Amino acid sequence: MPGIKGPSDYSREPRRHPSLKINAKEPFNAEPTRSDLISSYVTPVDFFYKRNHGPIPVVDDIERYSISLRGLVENSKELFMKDIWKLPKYTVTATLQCAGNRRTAMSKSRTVRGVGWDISAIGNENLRNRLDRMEKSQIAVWGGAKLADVLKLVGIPYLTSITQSGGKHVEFVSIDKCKEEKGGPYKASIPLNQATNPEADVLLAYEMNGEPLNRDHGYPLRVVVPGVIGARSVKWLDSINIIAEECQGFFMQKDYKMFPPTVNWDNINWSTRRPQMDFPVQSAICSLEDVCVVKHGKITIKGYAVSGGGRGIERVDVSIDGGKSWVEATRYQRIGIPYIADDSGSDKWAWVFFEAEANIPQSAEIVAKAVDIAANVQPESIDSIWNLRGILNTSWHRVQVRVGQANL
Ligand SMILES: Nc1nc2c(c(=O)[nH]1)N[C@H]1C(S)=C(S)[C@@H](COP(=O)(O)O)O[C@H]1N2
Ligand SMILES: [Mo]
Repeated sequence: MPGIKGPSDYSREPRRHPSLKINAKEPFNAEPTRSDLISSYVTPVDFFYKRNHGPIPVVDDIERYSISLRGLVENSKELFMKDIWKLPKYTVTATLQCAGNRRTAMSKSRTVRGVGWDISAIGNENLRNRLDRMEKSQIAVWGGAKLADVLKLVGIPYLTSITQSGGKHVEFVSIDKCKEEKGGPYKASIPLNQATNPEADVLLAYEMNGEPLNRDHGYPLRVVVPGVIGARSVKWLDSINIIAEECQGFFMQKDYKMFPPTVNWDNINWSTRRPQMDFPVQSAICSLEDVCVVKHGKITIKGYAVSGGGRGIERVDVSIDGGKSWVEATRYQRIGIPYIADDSGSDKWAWVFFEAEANIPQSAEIVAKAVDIAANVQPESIDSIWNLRGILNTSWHRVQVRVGQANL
């Protein structure tokens, strides 16, 4: 594609913030510390987790950069950034979460294959198309969807499940080179009815927190599929294909599927499971490390909770006795504004922060679990959801705290 290159080595990687915890260097995978993660409701770009499968592409000429729309459509089209900037822009505050978030803890139960992550392979971003006239008042309103508008340009109306020529899925192809794809690009797809539903808020995003995307996060253009595991939000977009069957790429068919605990590398049959899309209800405590010593018994239990599919967080329960008794934490998205799940005034696709104060004895096991508006609850044990790829560890988050001197 003109104007953008996917390098095959790591000699042109961007600069990254030194405080990130690096889980793998090449490809670059890193997450912020727990305290950086909850330092603000909208995650600063520097602290946003970075999850890559190859070297970061280089855009040398934004004017020549374009994406092609083709496949089972009447007319194929080539779109340049100026064409995309012309479309109505929307801002969506959405949490992106890697399916591998909290994998390290799962691998302690039984070995799993994949990059290890603590609890911070997640972030809340404010993505938007360029602001233009008039529409500023709609920034906080969920409604428009960029991808649905882009697909209209090739004659696919809103809320289409199948095109006249039999297209049912929308495939996003990148420009990067991944070893899992034998040097080919990263790709994924979502159903056409989600892509053409303006209420699903699927974006072709070129801004993050009000700034142009940076290279790590997909400059110049990426997909954002709110409420769905991060793997479907393809970065460095090259083309969009309307296809009959879901994308056959590695990351849809041979990865990011949830298997039961009985499946191992000898008996796995990938085709028996569907690609994971929505993520389940999740929460984690960020104000305390997994094993830590605190000076006083009075502690603050603070963290994030989020669920997939736009399901809001109904409740977050915390315990200081390993889950025998619970109290409800307070929840908020913006300080001072009460959070109401499923309310038009709240950010539907975004996490909530929770907070509770507690007085703990000499040593305590602190636990958090969230409940979403469909009353889905996080599972108690890791073992019951263990899977060989170590994805979707949403088990109760537990931390062990002792009161005393750090160096004893
Ligand atoms: N082109 C491309 N898109 C990609 C990936 C990738 O390696 N290449 N990784 C995916 C995965 S697994 C996740 S979790 C998110 C991470 O996005 P971020 O790095 O902006 O946080 O991007 C997704 N999109
Ligand atoms: Mo991911």
